[in-house]
Amino acid sequence: MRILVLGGDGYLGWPTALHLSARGHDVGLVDNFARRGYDSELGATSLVPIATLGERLAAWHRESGRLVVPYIGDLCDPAFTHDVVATFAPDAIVHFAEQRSAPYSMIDQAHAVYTQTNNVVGTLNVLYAIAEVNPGIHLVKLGSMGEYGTPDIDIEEGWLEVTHNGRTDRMLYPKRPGSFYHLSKVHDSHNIEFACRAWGLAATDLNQGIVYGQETDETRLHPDLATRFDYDAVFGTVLNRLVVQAVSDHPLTVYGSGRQTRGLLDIRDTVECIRIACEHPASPGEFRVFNQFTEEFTVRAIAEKIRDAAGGDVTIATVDNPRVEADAHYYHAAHSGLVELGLEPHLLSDTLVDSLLAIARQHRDNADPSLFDPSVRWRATSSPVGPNAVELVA
Ligand code: NAD
Ligand code: USQ
Repeated sequence: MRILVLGGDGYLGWPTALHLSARGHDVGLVDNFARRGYDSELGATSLVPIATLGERLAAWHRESGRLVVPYIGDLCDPAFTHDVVATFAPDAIVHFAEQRSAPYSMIDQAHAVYTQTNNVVGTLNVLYAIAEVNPGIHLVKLGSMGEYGTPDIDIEEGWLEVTHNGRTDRMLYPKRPGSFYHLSKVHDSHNIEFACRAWGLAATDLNQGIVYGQETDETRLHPDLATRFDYDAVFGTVLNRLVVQAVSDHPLTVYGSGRQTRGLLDIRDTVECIRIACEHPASPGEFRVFNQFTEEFTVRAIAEKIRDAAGGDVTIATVDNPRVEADAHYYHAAHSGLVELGLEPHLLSDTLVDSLLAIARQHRDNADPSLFDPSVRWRATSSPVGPNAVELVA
């Protein structure tokens, strides 16, 4: 297949592009380097050094003999997006290219507006490009388990059969997300479902849980193929962050009681889920939803596993929760669709010591401890420009 990976320079997009290329697909990638720009803005860097996109592509060509074709530009530019889709002529488009940090979206009004504009407008431009160039292109879009929030009923895969006043209908599952970032994903999901209904597009919305890990079969072939390892309080996700804290003798930053439950998955399962979704496309007019995670843990359970695996004197801190989120709640989410299509999950117990902790130890001198503690709060103060503006300017 010809597969275009949007956001192909990012944490997940880069290893996905390599995985699809290694499986014999012809891969193109799109990126505007916004993610590298957030690093400069926030004074943060990946724990594991990452090569430039040019160096990455050259290394992949050397290692595999295969070419991945880069297109540099912004999906919010409709002409660029249309031209890339028309030029590359993909069978499938995998769309990772969004601002993906909940804390970043909650910094202040400007960051909330940027996040929703970048994500919603970029996705709309992709939908229009597909409709105009070739409505047969299968869109594989990265959504988020956080779109659902933590309802007091079972979470289904995207759709819910509702009986109301004696009548029954199949409806999009009601969403109650916890940040302006997660809300951008909800807006995307609605726009994509409408495009499937109105124009007959075929789309798969992957409501992915929190990803951990940094290595795939392809990225470990050469240091220039490495993907990012974020551990800072804005872009680092919980498991990766706590692993770096554990090897840096920093108390593990569990927010609130730590009883928040989340679905998680290994980065090797992310790339494999994308391959499976591409090779088993949705039908024309179908808005297909999979919940993409393999195991559920509370945040405190994650911290305890890391403490026990790391050994030594690792302690678990209780940090005032900077977010507004339920920390004791019901959580039961369906996630059978991808397994039925052949996914064989990796488990955290297989990865934690040999891969994650080993990588974190190898690079621990790169960790900046000033990036461990949370820097963005959800709750508005009396400040007209948002709760975090003063801290960030300082
Ligand atoms: P990332 O920030 O590392 O990668 C996103 C890439 O998209 C970056 O390289 C960025 O420069 C690019 N990009 C952003 N806006 C763009 C635009 N307008 N035009 C062109 N390129 C643009 O993020 P990631 O962790 O790789 O996540 C990828 C996707 O997966 C996101 O949509 C995210 O919401 C979703 N997701 C991530 C996780 C996770 O744990 N990392 C979990 C669930 C879902
Ligand atoms: N948390 C801590 N301590 C920390 C960091 C986080 O206790 O040091 C807690 C948070 O309060 C939250 C949970 O861990 O309850 C998850 O936080 P996170 O930052 O790991 O994940 P989240 O903000 O939900 O976002 C990440 C990705 C996002 C993706 C999402 C999947 O950044 O792109 O959409 O995971 S999901 O969580 O399923 O929505």
